Amino acid sequence: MTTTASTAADPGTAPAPTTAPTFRHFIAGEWCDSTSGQTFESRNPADTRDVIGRFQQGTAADVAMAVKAAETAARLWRRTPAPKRGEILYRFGALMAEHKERLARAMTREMGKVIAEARGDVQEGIDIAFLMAGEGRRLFGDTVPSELPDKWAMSIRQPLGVAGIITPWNFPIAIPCWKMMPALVTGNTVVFKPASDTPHCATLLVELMAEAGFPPGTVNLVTGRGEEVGDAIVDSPDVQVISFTGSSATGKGIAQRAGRRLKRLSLELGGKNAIVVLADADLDLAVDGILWSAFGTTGQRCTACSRVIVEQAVADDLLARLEARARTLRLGDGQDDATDVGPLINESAVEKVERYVDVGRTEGELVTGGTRATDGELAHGHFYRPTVFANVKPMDRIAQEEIFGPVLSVIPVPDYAAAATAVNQTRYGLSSSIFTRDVNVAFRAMRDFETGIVYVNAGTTGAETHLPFGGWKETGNGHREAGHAALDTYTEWKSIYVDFSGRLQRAQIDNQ
Ligand code: UN1
Repeated sequence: MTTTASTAADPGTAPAPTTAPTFRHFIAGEWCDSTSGQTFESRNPADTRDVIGRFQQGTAADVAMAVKAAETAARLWRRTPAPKRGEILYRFGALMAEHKERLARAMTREMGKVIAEARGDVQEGIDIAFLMAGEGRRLFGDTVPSELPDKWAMSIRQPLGVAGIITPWNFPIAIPCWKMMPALVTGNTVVFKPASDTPHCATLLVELMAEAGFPPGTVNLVTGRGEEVGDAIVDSPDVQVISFTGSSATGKGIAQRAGRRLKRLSLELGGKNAIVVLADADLDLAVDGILWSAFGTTGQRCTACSRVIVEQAVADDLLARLEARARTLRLGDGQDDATDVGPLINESAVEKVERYVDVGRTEGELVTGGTRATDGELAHGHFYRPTVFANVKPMDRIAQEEIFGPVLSVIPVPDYAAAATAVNQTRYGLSSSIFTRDVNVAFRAMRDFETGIVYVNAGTTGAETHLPFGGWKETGNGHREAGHAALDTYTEWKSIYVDFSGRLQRAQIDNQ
């Protein structure tokens, strides 16, 4: 495998190294230093004494080089038959499967999610690689009859050129794969800027991409700050499409910059996802779903459940079960199989949660949690106790604003109609769920909830890669990731008419 680091270290299992290795950008098939001469650190959020490595502090000049390399590579890559491109995706998926445990361990170390979830994250990357490898043999357009005789009509997809891929830290393998796999199989080349909190995962991913055989310049990695590297990618006139997942504030900023150039842009932003629990629901099943969705990945998923909307008749019962179970969740280092809830990503995430918990104390009743966890080894990481507020009202701030942490608001309502209204009383619209045994009400929810994903008798997380993923309203800008919908982000349609009549045939006129 290509050496990216100046000091060899096992990324997954090494104890705190005395000298952290330095990693590089990947541009035009070469590992290289930034023109800035500067680096930044990535640390383990479960134990901040553990420095994972130093990474290049990228510049606009680095981005310009990466874009140039991507543009050059695109000339050949777009002419490579799509099934051949798909074969490289397939090899990459197989390599990820081979290295799944190593990638998962490195992920837990770098961003804290528990190891079982990290394995799931890598699996999502594998799934989309294989799905998109298959698209290399499909990439369907339409072949349709013409309204005129002796005339052929069809549509084909063509690549846009260079795709700018800007990704978050919470799914550091899955989300880059959701974006890069459809971009690449459709014949685009990429400039990839990962979150500053997870440059190591990105580096490991790109190492495997190089090993899989993506030609030099097809995949370029530039690490660094959003304001420097991200903005340079968004502003580059030679990057035709941007895909971004992250905060609503950053997404809106990117939309403004990209809008000035009428650049294609796919945004995947915030969520305030609700689980509805009706009086007829299996309450233990509902509690399983709520805990998994609210506290999995320490609440740091776009799809995380942060609101439980419960029918009044079972509100006390549900709350008692939730409280009892939430208290038993074990906080700790996600590398330990016994850990249920890992750390938050960094100190500012903990501070944000603290600010919202202060707000919550004035809006609802704190049932459990509400403090940092600092006992023993936890003192070295960014740990916060799973927190539940009762008697929250739909328009309270903690029920409206994305906290992105382990904070859950329980909102009592009189009936299904009030529950459906509350589900939709948010500016976001990613995921929602209903627990009920009444099939008629379940179908009403599937119709009524204004979200891109609806679950029945399951939590709000766990989207699979072969269906469209994305949200309504301010969760995004109408694009979808995953599934064949993702292909639309990275391709232009071309409609082609071939007249083989040998004479001028005028559409809409000569067929009357
Ligand atoms: C995200 O949080 O941005 O459905 C993605 C899920 C995962 C993906 C989440 N498959 O929760």
